[in-house]
Amino acid sequence: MKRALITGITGQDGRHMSQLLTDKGYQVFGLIRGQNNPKSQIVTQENPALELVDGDLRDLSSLVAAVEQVQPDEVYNLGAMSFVALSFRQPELTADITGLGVLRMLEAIRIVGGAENNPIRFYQASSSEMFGQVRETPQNESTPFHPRSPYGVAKVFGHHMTVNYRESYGLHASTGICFNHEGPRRGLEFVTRKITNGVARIKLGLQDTITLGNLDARRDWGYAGDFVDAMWRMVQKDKASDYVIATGETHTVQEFIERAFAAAEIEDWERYIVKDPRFERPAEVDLLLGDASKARSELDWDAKVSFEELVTMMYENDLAEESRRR
Ligand code: NAP
Ligand code: F7E
Repeated sequence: MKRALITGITGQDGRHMSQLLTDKGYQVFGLIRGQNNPKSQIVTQENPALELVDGDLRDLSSLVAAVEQVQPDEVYNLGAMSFVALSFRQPELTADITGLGVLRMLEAIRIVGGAENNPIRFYQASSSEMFGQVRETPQNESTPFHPRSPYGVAKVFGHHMTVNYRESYGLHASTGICFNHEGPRRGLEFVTRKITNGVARIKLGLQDTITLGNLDARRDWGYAGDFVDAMWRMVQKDKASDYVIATGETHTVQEFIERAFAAAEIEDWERYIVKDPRFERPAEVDLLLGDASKARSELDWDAKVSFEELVTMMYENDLAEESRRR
């Protein structure tokens, strides 16, 4: 039975990955931070086979202890301070968790090692935010980075560190340069879930408006369930590498809003949207569009869930959740 350690187990991707690996017959361990983390119950109820291990990406000794205890075959580093808007207000914390946290995890793996004939394999959650002010469209593995937020800068550090440990120590370390991926488990602070949850609440008469920032930004939005499958596939390859994971379609925030209101069969979406500059960022990433040709050819991976299916899935889940709560 293979053993996997997932950081960020309480996050969107961690929860999807926990299920995917359990379904594949892995023994799955999730790194949980803090004292009596309120989300630990959610993740163990969702996946009773999951075992939780204490640890924090800001604390090297806790990571060494976790790797020693779990003796993993594979480590999926999904933990991060992942909210771009907050990274402008808490840049140092972001650099510590999202940037240095990667280095600490790599060090923990290097220190503990793993069986000589079966070294630990590592996955790093890199991000399309590294492309930032894009130098070309669509973006692929060779597109230069130009991050536009402390989050993006921290991800560039983590990305280069992962490549460096692969080249310096021969670590089987891969990165997924993942474009935005969403779903019903997405945090309410991210624009997609904020919209689908807001539309569901408007439909139920629980809310009158949704307050948003820049509606012109374009994102390549996919489904998180599809993306964790790509992460697993790259870790299984004989040779570690870097892969863009994306759908190859881009839409504005406004198009996402229009789709969500259409799913709810509510006309005149403009009546319900309030614009507030407080939700705009000091520097914006205007356009992201990924070219996942390498993942398609080497991993036999492609996004299955379309943009329309994704918005509808999220809206319907929020409608059901908000109806239950009413
Ligand atoms: P998420 O929902 O925000 O989850 C973040 C996870 O990181 C949570 O489990 C959180 O735990 C954990 N975490 C935060 N600080 C930590 C610390 N100091 N030590 C250990 N764990 C800590 O993020 P996600 O959407 O699942 O994304 C997963 C990864 O992919 C992240 O690295 C993100 O930056 C990256 N990424 C995401 C996307 C996307 O579109 N979703 C795209 C590209 C890259 P708590 O619950 O305890 O806070
Ligand atoms: O913003 C605009 C905002 O916060 C998307 C993370 O998973 O994907 C995510 O980062 C767009 C931006 O995601 C609001 O200005 C307008 O242009 O949902 P978001 P993100 O910044 O793209 C990348 C790939 C990651 O790696 C990150 O971890 O929507 N927008 N109005 C708004 N955004 C938010 N959050 N809230 C608004 O009210």
